Amino acid sequence: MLQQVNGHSSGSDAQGRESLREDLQEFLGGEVPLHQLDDLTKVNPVTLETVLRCLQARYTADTFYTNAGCTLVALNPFKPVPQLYSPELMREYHAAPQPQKLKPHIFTVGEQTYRNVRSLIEPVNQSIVVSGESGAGKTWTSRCLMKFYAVVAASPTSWESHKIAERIEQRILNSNPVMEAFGNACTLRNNNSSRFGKFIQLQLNSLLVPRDHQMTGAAIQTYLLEKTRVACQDSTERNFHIFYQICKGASADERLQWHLPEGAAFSWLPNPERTLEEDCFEVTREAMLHLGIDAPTQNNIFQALAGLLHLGNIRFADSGDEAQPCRPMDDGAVRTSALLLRLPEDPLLETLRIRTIRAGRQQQVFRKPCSQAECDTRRDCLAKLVYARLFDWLVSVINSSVCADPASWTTFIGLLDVYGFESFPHNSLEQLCINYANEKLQQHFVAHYLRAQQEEYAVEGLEWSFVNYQDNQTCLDLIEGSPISICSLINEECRLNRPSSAAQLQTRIESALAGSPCLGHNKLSPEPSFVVLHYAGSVRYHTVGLVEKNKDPIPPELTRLLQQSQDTLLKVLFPADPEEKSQEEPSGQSRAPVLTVVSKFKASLEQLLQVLQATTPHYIRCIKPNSQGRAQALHREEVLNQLEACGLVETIHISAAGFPIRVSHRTFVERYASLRRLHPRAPPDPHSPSPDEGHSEGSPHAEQATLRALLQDILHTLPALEAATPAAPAGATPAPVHCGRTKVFMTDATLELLERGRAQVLEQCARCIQAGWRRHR
Ligand code: AD9
Ligand code: MG
Repeated sequence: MLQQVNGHSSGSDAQGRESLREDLQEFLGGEVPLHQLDDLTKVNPVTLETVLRCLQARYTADTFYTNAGCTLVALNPFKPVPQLYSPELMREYHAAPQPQKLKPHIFTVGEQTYRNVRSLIEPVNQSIVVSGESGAGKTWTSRCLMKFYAVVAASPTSWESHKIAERIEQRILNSNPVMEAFGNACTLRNNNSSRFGKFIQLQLNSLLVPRDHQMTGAAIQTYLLEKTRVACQDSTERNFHIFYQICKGASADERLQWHLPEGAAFSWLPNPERTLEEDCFEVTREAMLHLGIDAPTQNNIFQALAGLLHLGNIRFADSGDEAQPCRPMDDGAVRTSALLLRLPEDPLLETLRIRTIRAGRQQQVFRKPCSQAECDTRRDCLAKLVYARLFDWLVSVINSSVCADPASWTTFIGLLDVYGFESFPHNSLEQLCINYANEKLQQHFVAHYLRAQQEEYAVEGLEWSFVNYQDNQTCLDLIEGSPISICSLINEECRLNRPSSAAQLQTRIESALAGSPCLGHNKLSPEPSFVVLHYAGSVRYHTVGLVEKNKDPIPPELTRLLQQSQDTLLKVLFPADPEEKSQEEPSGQSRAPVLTVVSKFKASLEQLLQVLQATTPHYIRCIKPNSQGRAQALHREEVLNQLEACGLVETIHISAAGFPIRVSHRTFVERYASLRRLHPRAPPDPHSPSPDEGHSEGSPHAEQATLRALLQDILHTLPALEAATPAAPAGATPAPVHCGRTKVFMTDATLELLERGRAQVLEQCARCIQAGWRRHR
């Protein structure tokens, strides 16, 4: 019987031999040099150290992508590797019968996703979640994937639109430089850091040519733009790229028009002397044009941005008298910003310096001069308000330019490029939101992944009975749970609108949520703060200013002021209220319920997760090899921290939980049939039916039955093999192994046991042969 099986695949069938070799290579990772190990589930044992060693070996060999079970790990090369992203390579992955047999690549993920869309197995819609810390390569990866789809799912016809005939995929690609110019900035961690989260749906159409989807449009959703950057930048960082692009790239006429003389200093434009590759105004303008934003509209946008730069130069001096408003230190800055924003100058100054409130039974109007600090806050708030509305408007214009008619697309591939887990010396509301989003995504990942495994086991007819993974529900309960959580307590402070100190907020959180195992001990910090034990590590959040940030108050006078602008763009961004509302800020009691930053973020996150849950997700974890952005340098400590933060080892364990080794029945029998010599089983009962009884010889059923019988014989040798293992403790649990419908599932330990037995047999055989030779001679 053995000969029959061996004869089938090792004789004439060269393909069978090849697949056997691949199968073996795959499940005997230990025999493969580390840098050639394509999947981290094959390192043995799976620890942070071994995973790191493998990634390091691959990085040294200029191999940047590695599978980790269902995820792909992407190491940032920090150098151009054009051959890795060429259209030829894209087509190669697209045309490959089994792209997963090619080297790990983002194109494997891209192609698998694209094929899943075509396979029409539910859920049809797909998503690719790209995560990793700042500078790890998320945006780069998303951009490359968009290019990949632009090549493999190109639309057949050009679109005549905005007087520019071009393919839709080109237009979708054009959204990148525009979004990055307005939403990215140079930070300490990344010269081109995205200061917003992005989910782009690439819409595909199968109506025209079934089975070959084409991109017909896209829809972009953004999350939590870091608008504070427009008015407040760390001295070592920069404002959004677009400001530098304007200042460096404006023509002489435009400089005059926008009041941007060469070398002008702006306090909101730190580090203008640094020139980055991203400072290319022409590219942004060209892309805007392609998206239908014509030259006059662009002119309006840039003029308004120049107005913001001048607004940032307004400084106030205390009048020394509480009853008198502060004085502007430079009238020129007020005048120029009013001119560029096309606002009346006096009301601008008035709004920045004087607060109007209604109070008392009669709702009397009071005008209260602001302190110098309050004036600064109002000025910053005005800039943030304009910039955030401009950004949202741009996104909606881009969407209307690239979004396909709902009737023309049937499925989509979603690309998610969100900020990774963050932990700084000082963490505030932004980090809380970002890390909350990461907890949600991790939960989604684990739930989905386990489900996928469960499904494979079900197909193979295996019982599902294991997996010890870290469920982060407890942490999510702490952050967003009901009735009491960190979010609800911060929101409550905003709602009550009472003066409370940062220390009080800390006490409230710590006493109300003391029972949560994810609330860390908070002993050492001299500043008011609380500690959350996230799945990716513990983070201390400082409570100073947290409530105020969450409120993100916009004095109504500021909005009303902007509604007075004569600028066509600002008129669109700040349309006049349909009915004239009260002219003053209402007193605290009559304030309408505030939609806080946290509430808005939570709602958009829930929406995103609903979309993701209705898709088949794929995951790419980007890793930054070093914080200096240097090529060919992998800093072990930094990479270790990231591996820990993204829970990679845990991911691998989840992939590997239970039975990481999956081998086809045939491969298994071919490799281990010889074990039966070591521990032969009792001869079969002559009265029991033979395995292939009822099937004609050579039929697929007979072959299957033969394989199964052989397989059982081999599995029966396991207890004897175990007993023969010197270190095996008495009564040890049998080596876990399960026989599915087409595959054998086992653990690394079982594999080792089988391999040891096989080596023993080979040794015996070798001895026999040598003895035979000697006798022969
Ligand atoms: V942030 O959270 O938005 O601050 P990202 O998006 O993770 O961050 P980004 O994609 O912007 O990082 O990558 C940072 C830089 O690394 C890029 O500007 C490139 O210079 C560099 N990079 C990233 N991936 C690659 C790559 N595959 N090949 C070459 C790369 N360079
Ligand atoms: Mg980015």
